[in-house]
Amino acid sequence: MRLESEIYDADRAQMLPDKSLSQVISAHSNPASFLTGHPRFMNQLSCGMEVVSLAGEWLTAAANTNMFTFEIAPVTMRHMREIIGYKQGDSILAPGGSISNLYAALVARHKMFPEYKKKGLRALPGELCMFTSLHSHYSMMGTAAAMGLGTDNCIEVPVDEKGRMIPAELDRLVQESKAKGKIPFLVCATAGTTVMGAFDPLHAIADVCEKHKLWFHVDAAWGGGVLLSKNQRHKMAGVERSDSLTWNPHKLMGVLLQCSTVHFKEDGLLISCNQMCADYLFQQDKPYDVNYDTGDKVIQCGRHNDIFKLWLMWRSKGDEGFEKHIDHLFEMTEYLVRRMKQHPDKFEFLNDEPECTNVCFWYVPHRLRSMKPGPERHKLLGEIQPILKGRMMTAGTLMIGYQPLDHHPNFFRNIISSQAVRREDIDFMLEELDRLGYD
Ligand code: ABU
Repeated sequence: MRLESEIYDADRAQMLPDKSLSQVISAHSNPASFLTGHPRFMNQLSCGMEVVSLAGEWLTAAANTNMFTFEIAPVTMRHMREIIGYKQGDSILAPGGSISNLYAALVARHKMFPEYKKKGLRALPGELCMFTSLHSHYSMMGTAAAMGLGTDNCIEVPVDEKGRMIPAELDRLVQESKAKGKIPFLVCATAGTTVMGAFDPLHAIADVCEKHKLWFHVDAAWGGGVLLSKNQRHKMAGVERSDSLTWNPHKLMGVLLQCSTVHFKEDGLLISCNQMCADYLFQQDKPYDVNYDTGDKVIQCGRHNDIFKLWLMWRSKGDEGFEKHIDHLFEMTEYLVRRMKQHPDKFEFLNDEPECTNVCFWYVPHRLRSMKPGPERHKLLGEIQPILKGRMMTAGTLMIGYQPLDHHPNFFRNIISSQAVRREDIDFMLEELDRLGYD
């Protein structure tokens, strides 16, 4: 445990918490190269500077080895599958969550139409379609485009007020697409949506998938880390019923970019889908167990080693250390929400009970506080948030992302994903919003 707290302190210390972001940045020649490990950088899902992971990345670079053959991954990946609840299966590292999602869809199509690999579109009896929530990551649309389905065949399922997919709507849309002669093959649920951090109801979605015999993929690129916490894991109840799952340790788990994994319940599908049997790399008569050569399971050839830093971090922290890490992020988020609720005149929430560490809010400057709600105020609020973000960037003291969503005008999405964040950073953030947002 001493080691754990030492690591936490080292993470924080090296980000110079006594200095502002602008001082940190001006110490570097390129202002655009933001140090995402600063505890006041709340802009992205992947941030923080974990020292063991950094050591792993340095060692990986020093070894300069490729990942297509005899890699170190199996132990860590098997452990991740156990945590998901897959009894066996297969896993692979991919360059980011978008490509992990693409792998899941490729394997799902392969399971349904194995002849596609050889015959391509000629193997399909009609138009395939897939389903994902309106708030899911844009990579699902990209997957439909890249796989030749067309974005029209990536059907967006409505969400509830918290941003969670509505299973009854999914069922209705699957039936509607069948009635139009389409062939549904995949449903993607999201565990931790990008903006609101919502967790789709996995059991209910699994029921719909079983009813219609559809591949059930979970995009847990962002939220997957909750599986490591007894306090948070319930948000992904039913995950063991999925067929595949994307999980990015470079997000909630704090591993340095990039480290994205995709897991499959059924073993053998990945290799059968992607294998091309290049003899110069994947000889079957090597003097070691060639099952360690994972390169023919993927569509890349050269691959960066993204697993070593995760393996090293897991050796250092253990499951218990990761659980503490995740719980810390959620505790900090609860503290932030609690503090903001003390000032209902200044902060308006999109969702005041966030399911993940995304806190979505509007900062209301002085002059709008007495204005009646209505379209004019709505418009002004949406215009003010980017101005405030501009001031943050100029001051260099804070970084929080903003975006519009559905009919909502621009709002801030604060992310706590760095273990270096402390209550004092949150207190600072709230004071700084007041200072920069004075109007
Ligand atoms: N899915 C990529 C990360 C998005 C974000 O940091 O906001």
